Amino acid sequence: MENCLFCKIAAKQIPSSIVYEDEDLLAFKDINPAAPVHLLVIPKQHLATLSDCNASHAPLLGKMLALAPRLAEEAGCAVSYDADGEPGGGYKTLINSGPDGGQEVYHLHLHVVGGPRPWRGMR
Ligand code: DGP
Repeated sequence: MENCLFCKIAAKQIPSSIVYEDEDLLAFKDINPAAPVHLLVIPKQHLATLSDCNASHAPLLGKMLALAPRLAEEAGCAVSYDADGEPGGGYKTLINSGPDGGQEVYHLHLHVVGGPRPWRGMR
């Protein structure tokens, strides 16, 4: 879509630090990280918000969500368990939708935010 920042990133018209790409999705580093790890997963297809999705988008949305733990693993912030079964590590997954949801860029994106705390977190 013309004049969409993330469409331009997906088309490589604007540079970004890409960490993953396939035929449907692109994942890249957030320009203003809220934590040691802050990645954005976008569909290459332009969808403005989560509210522009319906049941037909479930496979795409599932693929975006399923990518998060894989990216977290590669970024070193996956959930892990110690010998006593206590969890460690971890990350947050977040989709902001609309102005009241804190969305600034109107191309659907999943934030993957993590790494050792403290970090400022998300609005
Ligand atoms: P949101 O508020 O959910 O719409 O988040 C938009 C995020 O996009 C925000 O964390 C900053 C990031 N961002 C904005 N412009 C750029 C850019 O040009 N490049 C990259 N890599 N990230 C951007």
